[in-house]
Amino acid sequence: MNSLSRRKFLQISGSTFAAASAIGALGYAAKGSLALAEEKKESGIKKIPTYCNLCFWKCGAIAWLKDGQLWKITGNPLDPLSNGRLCPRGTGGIGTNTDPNRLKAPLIRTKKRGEDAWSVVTWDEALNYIAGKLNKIKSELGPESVALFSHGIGGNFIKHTFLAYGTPHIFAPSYAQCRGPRDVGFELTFGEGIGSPERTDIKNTRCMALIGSHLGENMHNSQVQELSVAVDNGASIIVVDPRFSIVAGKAKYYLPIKPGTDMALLLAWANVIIKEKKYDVEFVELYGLGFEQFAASVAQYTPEWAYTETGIEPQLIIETALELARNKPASFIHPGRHTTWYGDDTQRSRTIALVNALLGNWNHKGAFFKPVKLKVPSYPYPDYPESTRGRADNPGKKYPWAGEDEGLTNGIREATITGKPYPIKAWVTYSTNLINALPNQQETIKAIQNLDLMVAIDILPSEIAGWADVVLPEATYLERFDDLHSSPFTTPFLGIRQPAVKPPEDQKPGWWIAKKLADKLGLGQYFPWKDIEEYLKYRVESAGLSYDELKENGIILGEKLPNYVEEGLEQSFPTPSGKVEFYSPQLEEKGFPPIPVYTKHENPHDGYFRLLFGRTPVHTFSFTQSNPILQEMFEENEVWINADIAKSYNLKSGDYIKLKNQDGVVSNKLKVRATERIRTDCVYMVHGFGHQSKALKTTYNKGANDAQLVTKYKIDPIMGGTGMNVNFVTFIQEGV
Ligand SMILES: Nc1nc2c(c(=O)[nH]1)N[C@H]1C(S)=C(S)[C@@H](COP(=O)(O)OP(=O)(O)OC[C@H]3O[C@@H](n4cnc5c(=O)[nH]c(N)nc54)[C@H](O)[C@@H]3O)O[C@H]1N2
Ligand SMILES: Nc1nc2c(c(=O)[nH]1)N[C@H]1C(S)=C(S)[C@@H](COP(=O)(O)OP(=O)(O)OC[C@H]3O[C@@H](n4cnc5c(=O)[nH]c(N)nc54)[C@H](O)[C@@H]3O)O[C@H]1N2
Ligand code: SF4
Ligand SMILES: [Mo]
Repeated sequence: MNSLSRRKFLQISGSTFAAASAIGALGYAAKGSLALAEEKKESGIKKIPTYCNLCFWKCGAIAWLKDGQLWKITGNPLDPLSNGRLCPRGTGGIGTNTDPNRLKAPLIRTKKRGEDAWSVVTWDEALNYIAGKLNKIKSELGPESVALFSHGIGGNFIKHTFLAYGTPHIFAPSYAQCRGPRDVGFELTFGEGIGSPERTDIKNTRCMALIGSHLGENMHNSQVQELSVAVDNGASIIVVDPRFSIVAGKAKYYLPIKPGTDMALLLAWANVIIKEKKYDVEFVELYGLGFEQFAASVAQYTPEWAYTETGIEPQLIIETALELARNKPASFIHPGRHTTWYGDDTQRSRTIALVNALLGNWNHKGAFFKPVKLKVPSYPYPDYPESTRGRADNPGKKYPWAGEDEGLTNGIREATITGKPYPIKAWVTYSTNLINALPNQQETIKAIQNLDLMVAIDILPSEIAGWADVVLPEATYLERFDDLHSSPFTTPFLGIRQPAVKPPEDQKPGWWIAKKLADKLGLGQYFPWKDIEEYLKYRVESAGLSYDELKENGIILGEKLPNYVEEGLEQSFPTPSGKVEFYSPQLEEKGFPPIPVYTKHENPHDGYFRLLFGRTPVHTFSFTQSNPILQEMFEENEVWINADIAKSYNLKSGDYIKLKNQDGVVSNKLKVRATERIRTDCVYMVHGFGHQSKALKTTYNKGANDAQLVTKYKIDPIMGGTGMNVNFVTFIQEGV
């Protein structure tokens, strides 16, 4: 039983939490517009609108130059995502350029993989080498034997090259290691996903429940800004987290749940809302399919039963369920983002979707808005060759709802190891560090050892670059053009990324690398434009917009369209039944429970603790730890250990320990943070530290790496993602 005083957390008023202070406390800089006054006073200042790449939210930004040198980066006030404010990471963007560890020139390996021995080569030599190997693989095994892993918008051009080459195997860890289960769970229920940026209307909500989703540490800019508005407006926030997160400090209700039991809580919420007849009867009757069966099924999941699973007292379960219901339809359970936790994640996400359906909140103000997008025609390229061979990452569609746009990274890794259903012989990575993003590093390394070619396109000598045969140094986002940005959001908009400065050494932009490689592969016809600006201009003008205006302002806004039923939007649910599927005939047909069923997860054995991980406001994944500006703010991670547990091990904050997992893998040493703010059955650390690449000189070995300890994972049978919160660790105190 956890030693946190639950009552202490029951009623924490949010009313004293003012918007400005919340934003300030999280390290937000002043709004971009303030800087205009400074501009007037000083000469030699130039402003170049662009969009941020310190994470993949893509906030509109302005790069400021003073006497030709990068000076600062602020938010673009025209941008609906940033509202003129960048998060602390975005503000530290200049550190991407000044990072002393940056890759400078193309490299080819001179010794075997895993050893640090490289020759500096020209771009021609590097690309000729790659093209030679790729053409050989294509003629001997077929183009499907090549996989591209690409995360973020910068990869659009290299994806185009590989689609033209003929492989369907294009992957990103943002699906099977991140938001895949959530998207599938919602699509199965409402016929539509959540999208990125999420379609959550946080700023107008009256009540929001967060299951994990540590907003404020998870710094997706728009959401954090909206959260602070909501709290300021008196919205009640319900935080369900084994750890007292930053946002838990702003919550009206904090539920310190036993990890892995969220589905019990969610089913009990449904039970209460139905039993007390507090659901949206009209919504359910008009749009629901199989509500009666759902209601009958959740009758067993009483708050008293859920207490035994979750450790949350029945009265608190009832109270929070009614709080959600009382505020409907401007209340919702946030669908989360990083949802690959326990392997039953699609069903948990579906349960979240179903409680939302009871609140009748889909396409309603204060809950889930309907996103709209500015449509920009794509460039008229020749058709890609079609592959008839079937995907190797999901043979025989074993995981029926596995997405194909970002694919199953873990599935293609397995195919690379086994050679089944057919051999995979080359990997190319763009802006993804698979060593830290995929669970079980040894499996990733084993797969890489089976390849004939491994290429990494990166800005840093990351772990994955260390395993490559050829390393291609990309120019940073402040030194390059990228594709146009138009994400579905509340307002349609178009953004441009353009260079503020030149690359300092022999780094090249992604579009240039993609085009040059296509030329060398004999696929030049797929890049009919002479340079990126010809491409961008064509697209912007064919949308009837001005390219000059876009360059000048960074953002063009489209016409406002309705986001809610309250604004005249018509409801529609593009599921096969056209209804909100409380009972899912789709799942049933494939042999899965049509109504979510609670499943228990393994508990840690004595002396072991469940390993949980998450974000710090000032870093992104495993790629900003060496950014000198961000490093100064947060240099190494710590392990959060419950204070009573720490005491029983004679540990205090600041002591160093190592963690050892259930498979005997031992971490780097890291600092203890003994705290009341975490349950006794788990420990917590920030992801991305403990770099193993020696070439990342300024951050090598600082802190410990959660990815190293995540050797075990549970695959979601519905969509094939990897649940990673299933590892247990114990402490090593001797000789640290
Ligand atoms: N600063 C910063 N912000 C980021 C990112 C970044 O790298 N840096 N990355 C972005 C990306 S791509 C993503 S996907 C998101 C990830 O951020 P989220 O989607 O918020 O990720 P979670 O895994 O939900 O959040 C971790 C929280 O879940 C809690 N948790 C762990 N296990 C359980 C459990 O069993 N039940 C419950 N209820 N809670 C649990 C942990 O204690 C922790 O507080 O962040 C985004 N924002
Ligand atoms: N153990 C563990 N695993 C996780 C997570 C976790 O919290 N813990 N989080 C999961 C989640 S939510 C996600 S979304 C994924 C994220 O997984 P990834 O997207 O793979 O994230 P990173 O590990 O930061 O790798 C990013 C790589 O891109 C490089 N890079 C940065 N900017 C540029 C650029 O402009 N151009 C190029 N070419 N390269 C660039 C960086 O140097 C780095 O090597 O990881 C998932 N895996
Ligand atoms: S959320 Fe922060 S890091 Fe991400 S794009 Fe926006 S400002 Fe940049
Ligand atoms: Mo993610």
